[in-house]
Amino acid sequence: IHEPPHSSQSISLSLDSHALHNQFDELSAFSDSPHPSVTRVLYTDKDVLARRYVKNLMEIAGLSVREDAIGNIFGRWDGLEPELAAVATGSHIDAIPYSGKYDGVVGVLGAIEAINVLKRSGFKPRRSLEVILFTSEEPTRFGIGCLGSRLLSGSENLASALKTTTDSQNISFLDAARSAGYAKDIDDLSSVFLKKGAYSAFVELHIEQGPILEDEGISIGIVTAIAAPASLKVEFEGNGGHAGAVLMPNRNDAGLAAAELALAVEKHVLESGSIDTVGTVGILELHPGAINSIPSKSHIEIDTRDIDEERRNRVIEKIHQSAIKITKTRGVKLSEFSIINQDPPALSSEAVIKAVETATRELNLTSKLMISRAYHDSLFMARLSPTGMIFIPCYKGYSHKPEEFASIQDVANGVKVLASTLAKLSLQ
Ligand code: HGY
Ligand code: MN
Ligand code: MN
Ligand code: MN
Repeated sequence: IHEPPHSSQSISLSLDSHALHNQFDELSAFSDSPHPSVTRVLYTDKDVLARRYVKNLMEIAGLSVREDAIGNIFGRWDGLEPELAAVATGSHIDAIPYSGKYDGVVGVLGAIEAINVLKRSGFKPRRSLEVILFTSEEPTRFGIGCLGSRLLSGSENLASALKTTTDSQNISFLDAARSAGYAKDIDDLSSVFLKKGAYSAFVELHIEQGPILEDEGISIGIVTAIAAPASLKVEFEGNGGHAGAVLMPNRNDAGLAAAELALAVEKHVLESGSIDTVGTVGILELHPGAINSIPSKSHIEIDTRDIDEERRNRVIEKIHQSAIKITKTRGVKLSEFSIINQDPPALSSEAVIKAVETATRELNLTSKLMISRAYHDSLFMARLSPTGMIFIPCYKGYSHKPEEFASIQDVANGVKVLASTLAKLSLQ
């Protein structure tokens, strides 16, 4: 049997930051929108090309690569005791329309480079290390966030919902997955589920997607909790009609119903009693969408979050009450009010927080404990194993838009902290 290496191998971390920087540019070219924006939606051709690019980097890093039925990709470095639960890290490469090239990508390319850094240093992991590319973190195509990690964490609801889910072009999830080379001859997605304890720890490197670290000149954010996300789909129906001929008292305008509900979302969120409650109407579609036709149908999608789950749920309840009130005052029908997801927050594990804190101290980097207002795959990995996140600053906190930017230095700091954290967790 192998003598496990003594607890803290001192490792010198040499990082190829220019090669890594080029990888961000190369990966961002796999996009369905013009540079500098990135659009990379689950199972599209660009997504498949980007996956191939990342798998190639994993192989060059000497990782053994496997993919599950829906395209979660795992790159593994066997440790000296491969029978022990591995330490995992990873993030996503899918990108919402017209977004940036760092959200998620930092935690995938950075994780592969962290493996390279450890290999260059001569480090030998006791527990195996795994880099995970989660198949889709953004809700863009099938309306559910963290689809890959949510399924890995054992969501029965999602496993059955995905059998019938279709995208806005009416393409089913399974057909889309098969067009990308996944979900071959299976329709039981529970094969994707991982067991609790599948990993001894999970750590995700990600840009902050907020301005705090940059404003305060701090190099590393150590995430203590991830806010509780929820998303709703609402539809109103009215009689529609000719924009010139139908007089105002005779209208039941589904478009105005949606507009009123959007303002009600803002009102209920602002009245929640806490700055931590947020609400957004990012999708508002009118049918038939003609200037001279009174909207007969409206479709709105609402994203609301809070670090306090009960407070968030109270806001959802008030939004529902407002939707019902609007049907009465405007004479429209509430043809749909569905809660797509209503997730609890996730708390980071003390052990992982400690490992990240020690790593930042050893690397003489400033750090700060903070919550994540954005959700991440870590929200679901926390249901499987002790989890934590490492944040790096991003320019003015910009994210989900083409101006998103993280400097070579900040990415390098994040990669070094991740490498050192993985080393520590692997020896535990
Ligand atoms: O919306 C989010 O919080 C994540 O960036 N998908
Ligand atoms: Mn995102
Ligand atoms: Mn992300
Ligand atoms: Mn006409």
